[in-house]
Amino acid sequence: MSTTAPSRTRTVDHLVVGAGFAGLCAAIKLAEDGEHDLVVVEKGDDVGGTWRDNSYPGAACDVPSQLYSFSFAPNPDWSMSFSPQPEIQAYLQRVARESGVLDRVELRTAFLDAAWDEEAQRWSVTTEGPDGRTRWTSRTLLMGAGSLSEPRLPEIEGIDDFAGEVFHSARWDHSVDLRGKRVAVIGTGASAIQIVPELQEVVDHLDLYQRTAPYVLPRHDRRYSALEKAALRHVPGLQRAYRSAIYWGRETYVPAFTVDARIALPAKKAALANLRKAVADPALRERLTPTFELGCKRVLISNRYYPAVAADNVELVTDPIARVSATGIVTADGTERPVDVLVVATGFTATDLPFAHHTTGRTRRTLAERWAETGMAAYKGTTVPEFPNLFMLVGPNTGLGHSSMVFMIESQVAYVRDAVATLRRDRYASVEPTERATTEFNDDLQRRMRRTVWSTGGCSSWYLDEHGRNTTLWPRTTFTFRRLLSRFDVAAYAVTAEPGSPG
Ligand code: N01
Repeated sequence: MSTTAPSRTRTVDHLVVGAGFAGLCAAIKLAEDGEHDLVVVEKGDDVGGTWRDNSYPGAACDVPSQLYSFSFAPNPDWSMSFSPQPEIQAYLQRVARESGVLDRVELRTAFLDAAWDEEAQRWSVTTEGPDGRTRWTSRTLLMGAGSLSEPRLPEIEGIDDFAGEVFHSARWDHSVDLRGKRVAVIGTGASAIQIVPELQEVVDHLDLYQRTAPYVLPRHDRRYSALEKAALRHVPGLQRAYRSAIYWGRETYVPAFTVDARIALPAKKAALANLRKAVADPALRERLTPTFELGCKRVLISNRYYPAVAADNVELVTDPIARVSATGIVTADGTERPVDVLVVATGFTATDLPFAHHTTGRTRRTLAERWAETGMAAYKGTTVPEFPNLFMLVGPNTGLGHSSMVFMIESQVAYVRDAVATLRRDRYASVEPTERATTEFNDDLQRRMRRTVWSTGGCSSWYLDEHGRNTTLWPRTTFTFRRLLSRFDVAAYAVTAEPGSPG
């Protein structure tokens, strides 16, 4: 039950939005620093974020689990080198429970809006939970809502009038029995290529609507043996060394090819060989062959995708979709294919973050209004002028195409911890990055971006905004990111002293 006026008010030092990898990491680490006046609000009914939401058949991580986990909570029990979604979700539940942070998480509580109160030097935040609305007053606001959390639904004529079941990959309707059905999947990104092999095995017929063919590399996945797990658990330093080896392997090769296509050549050959091996029909193979440079879109990994597309009960449809009728999909050539269940695996609104429309800064404009002028940009991907004491986790230009987001999140959290310690130590009420520091940082970033395959590779992707500007990915090495965020650089900030403090 909700009411429009907040039914209660609460005051905290730190309000964290979202209980996925980012929000949990921030809460755990700030609590370790003695910042106990902290609450995490989470709109879902469990922790886990994207790993709670993406429960579609076949959901798994395409980054090795040893790296895709917190450095401070290693897990020797991963079953596979690339973990399936239920294991990652269980891992996050366990970490939240064992760290004690679960007690600070308020579930089924949605962030509605936030406004900076310059006089009080506090954020005023409204949430809606099971008991109605709450107005929070908080010193800092940590936004861990994720950039790949809001489904992007395709704007296709007639889709709202479709009479069958329709759902997005990140909102899988597990009550729908797909056995024996005619199913259509729209999209061929990272989500779709995991879904398609699972559906192919159970449905009567699958139409796969492809707009752009992706590169798909073999997935070198395997099950860990009991001996390996025991060694990882008991041999001192082994798991850390293993994790480092995976990290440096990715770090030294992949960032280099985003600026030099020649370095990507072996990977491109491997992707095309993967296609050749699985698809005998040359006409089908041609339609599955990408027409842009490898790396321009996320490079996908699967051993099962191409064989599934080549199966008898799957049709790859490359004619553009014209409209959806009540009973099927009509393509530009006028063909109508009947559909019982429509799965839209069309990605997320990564360049238009919902919370930005509902977060109002010192100058009384929203973050979205600011970004409409400047493009989605932040200082070090974390803080924004006009928005004092707002810390974004997985903010602009912190995404990766090649390594673990958990590494980036831990780097950002280290920066935020140091910022919070600075606020306390130097008795600042608030800190806000200067326009100059922010502009210099982003000009440099966008200059580097122009040389990367994301800009030159001849594709469109969710990495780019409507002006073709890459506002989502980090164009340098991840250890450079870590180094840049290793210390809170207060010189890049305007500070407001606490009342009565000498500063
Ligand atoms: O979404 P996407 P995703 N008509 O945006 C197509 C992460 N992730 O959910 O390429 C027809 O990549 C669109 O076509 P095109 C990962 O970072 C990680 O698959 O734009 N088609 C594309 O094929 C990933 O990058 C894991 O021409 C339409 C697809 O839909 C990110 O999430 C697993 C269309 C969208 O692909 C997003 O992946 C899964 C339309 N109107 C995801 N609109 C891990 O394993 C869109 N498309 C960690």
